[in-house]
Amino acid sequence: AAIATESESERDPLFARIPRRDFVKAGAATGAMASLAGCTDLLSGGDSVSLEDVRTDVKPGEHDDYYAFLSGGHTGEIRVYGLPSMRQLMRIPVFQSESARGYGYDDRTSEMLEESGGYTWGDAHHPRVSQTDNDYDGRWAFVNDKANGRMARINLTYFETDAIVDIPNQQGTHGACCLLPDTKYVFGVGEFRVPMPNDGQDLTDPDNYTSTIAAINPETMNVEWEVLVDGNMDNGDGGKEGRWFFATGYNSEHATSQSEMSSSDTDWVKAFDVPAIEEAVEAGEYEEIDGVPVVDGTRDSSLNEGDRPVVRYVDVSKSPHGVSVTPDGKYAIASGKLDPTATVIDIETLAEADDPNESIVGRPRLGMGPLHTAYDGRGHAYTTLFIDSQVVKWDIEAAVEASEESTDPVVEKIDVHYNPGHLIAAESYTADPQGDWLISLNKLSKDRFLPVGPMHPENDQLIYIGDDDEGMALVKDTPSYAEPHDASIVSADKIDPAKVYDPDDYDAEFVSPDANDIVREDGRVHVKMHSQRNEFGFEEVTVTEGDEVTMTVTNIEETSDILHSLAIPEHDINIKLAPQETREVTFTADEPGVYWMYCAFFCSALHLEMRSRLIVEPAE
Ligand code: K7E
Repeated sequence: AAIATESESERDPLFARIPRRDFVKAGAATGAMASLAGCTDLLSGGDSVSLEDVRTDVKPGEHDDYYAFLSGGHTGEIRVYGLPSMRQLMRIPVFQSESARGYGYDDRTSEMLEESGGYTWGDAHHPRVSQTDNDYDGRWAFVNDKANGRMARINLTYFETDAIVDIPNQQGTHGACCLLPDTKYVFGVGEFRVPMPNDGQDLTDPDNYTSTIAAINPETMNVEWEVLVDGNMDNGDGGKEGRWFFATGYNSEHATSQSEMSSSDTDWVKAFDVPAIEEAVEAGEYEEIDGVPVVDGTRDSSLNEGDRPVVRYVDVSKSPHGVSVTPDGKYAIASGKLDPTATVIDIETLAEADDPNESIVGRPRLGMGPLHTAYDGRGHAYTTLFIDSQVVKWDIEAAVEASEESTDPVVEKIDVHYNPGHLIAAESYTADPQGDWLISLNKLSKDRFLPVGPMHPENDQLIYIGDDDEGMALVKDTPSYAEPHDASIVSADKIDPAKVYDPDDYDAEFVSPDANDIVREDGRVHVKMHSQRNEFGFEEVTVTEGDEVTMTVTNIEETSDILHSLAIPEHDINIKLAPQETREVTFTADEPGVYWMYCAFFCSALHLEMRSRLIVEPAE
């Protein structure tokens, strides 16, 4: 049978781990799985799979089918969920310190946070996973910091943040996404219009404020170039073919107050012609500001004259917010809080059209407060309706064929609880979505959970979308801490996390037991020690008040899951050490006394005895 039933899953747990794709895409072709395996368009013919035939629960000891990377909003982190269980598997601190991982406590991560601005928090919205050939390659996730204009990279071998860039000339980096098919750039989309340079010289005339998009090299995390535009920008998405990048924006008025910002009936989706911008940079047609080549993409720019403008301004109904490109790369679909329609832009005609507005090929009327749109790969779009508290499923080609503001393309609506912002379907950002699961990231939970005081959790709802006959089905409520704004859902088999560290991946010195050492020189003490069950390399370390102490500590365990840490009381230090990992921490020993350094992970039966004395002798 093509479908893994509950009982088959029970009999053979391995069967339950076959990628979901094969179940759903094989669809109604029960019995024909072998011959159809690998075919990616099975559901486009309308085949779909009943909810009864898919796994909605993940039994104890079994693994999920997907990783979901959810942003943590103003906690500054990323959360990793398993789907369909919606179990939280891990948290990845990005813009904030986090003590269980020692993130922001050891030298490497605290320097990374310091060098990217020294802030203690960020506002992480849009986690996007790198792709090769329009499919997830499992290398990195990227996420923006809307608060401080930054972009971070998360290494998916270790599930940890390994780079953060403070983007010059940009405030309120909101949208984040990749230029496909091969993640040539990660784009940071600047929301807040500011003077450029924002150095206090020119403060009051908002006509001189600008927003930019920043093209970041994913390997080096270097900002390669920026483009400044009229109006602000909000969310963004890249086309599938390496040419276009789209950004919404809601302040074509160049206003500074809320009422003025929404006074005009239309705003723009900006279509950035990436190769044309690269040519302008090559030709030196830019101004260097704060070390970055900045290309003028405003409407009056000379670079927007002629038949290859760098930015095309498409008029859309006021205050568009979400924009996403359909899996086949044909359309960019934008919608906004203040208008009940979505705008469907035909990407292919954009290059040739004299007036970019001619590329608008559909304006379906979806409902109140349409924000973000995801895809199932079977020709449907799913859009959150913030005000109506619904997800609306609609037919993309029907919207293109229907007359202006028609409701005919709407297939179905489902209530969500309540006020959804983003939504995401499995692999929706790739060329080949899986078509089974969708998560609606709802801003309010109101009465859905036990009350926990005036601050409520949000509600991430899991919805099954694999059955076109029966329609969408709400499967799970999941309380979540503030505040997921977006997610990427990746098949489990496309990510290959390490079980232990590879010491070659970091330039810290691996300290094996025979390399334990204390080096003293001019008021500096360098302690090199290993850790393992149940000891540190030294039972005591004696230093003098005022010494600058560096501890280089290696966890020499080779067994997966055996973690140690080095916690130093009253010094605000805790560094995490996974198997084969080395970290360093530097501090000044400025309070004489005895401090019991210990391992904060419960690593073995003698965990409590795993201690070492830091003795700080008074200076003479
Ligand atoms: Cu960054 Cu709509 Cu919060 Cu998405 S935005 S919700």
